[in-house]
Amino acid sequence: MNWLILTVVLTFLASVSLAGEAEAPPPVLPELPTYDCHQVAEPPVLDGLLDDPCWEGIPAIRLRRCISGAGTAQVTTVRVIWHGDYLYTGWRVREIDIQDHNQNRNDSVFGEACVEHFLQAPAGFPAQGDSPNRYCEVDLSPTGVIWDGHIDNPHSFPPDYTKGLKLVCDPDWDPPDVKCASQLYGTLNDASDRDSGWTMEVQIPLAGPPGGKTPEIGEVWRMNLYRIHGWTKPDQELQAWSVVGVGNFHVPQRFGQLHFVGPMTGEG
Ligand SMILES: [Ca+2]
Ligand SMILES: [Ca+2]
Ligand SMILES: [Ca+2]
Repeated sequence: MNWLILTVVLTFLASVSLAGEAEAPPPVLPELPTYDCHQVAEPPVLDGLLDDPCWEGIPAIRLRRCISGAGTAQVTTVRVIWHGDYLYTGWRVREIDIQDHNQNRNDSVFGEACVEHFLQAPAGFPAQGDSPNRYCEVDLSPTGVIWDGHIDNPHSFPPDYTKGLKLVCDPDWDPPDVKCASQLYGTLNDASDRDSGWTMEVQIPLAGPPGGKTPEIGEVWRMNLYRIHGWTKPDQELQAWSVVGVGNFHVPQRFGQLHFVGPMTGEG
């Protein structure tokens, strides 16, 4: 089972590289982005509605094209907060045609449409030059089907495939407290009309990434956020918070910096 899914993932990566050939990277990659992840007094109610007090005033990240850094046609914004032992993300996804045929945990949601979290705790940083980056990946389809896994990634950037290094993926990581809920604004799997999009709230345990534990205020983790729009469609978009410059999401050297900070000023 593992190997079957791993094969799917690696095929996916190869396909992403091919799909990205038409889009050029910027001459110089932008500096890694940073984001202040605020602690909140109360966690959100996981219902896919971003009307909880904890989301008020939280700055939104707007995703850009993964390879070039250009703006996207399908706008995606995401807010990130933490409470207790959990990280929470709140997504607003504009989408003209909501398609989702995934049903079960660890279905290949990235083969259609999804949002993705790559989260790396300090214990997963490489101890030395050639040791792997270790992180978790949590991907959600529009209706909330979860693909999650642990990744050991030995590649430097750009990856040197001649070394025979293998990205190791364990999709059997299925923590019960990865949770999400979404609201769809449109009709599902019906391309005859024009949809508005979907919103989603996601809960990820801070113990989820390899070596992860609830951070101290001031701790800096690494993270990238992605979206795949229309994987099999002509208007496909690969989106990212931190621009990667290549059509591959598994580039931890390009993960942005996630600063765990206290409550926003004025919050009780
Ligand atoms: Ca909510
Ligand atoms: Ca899993
Ligand atoms: Ca529709």
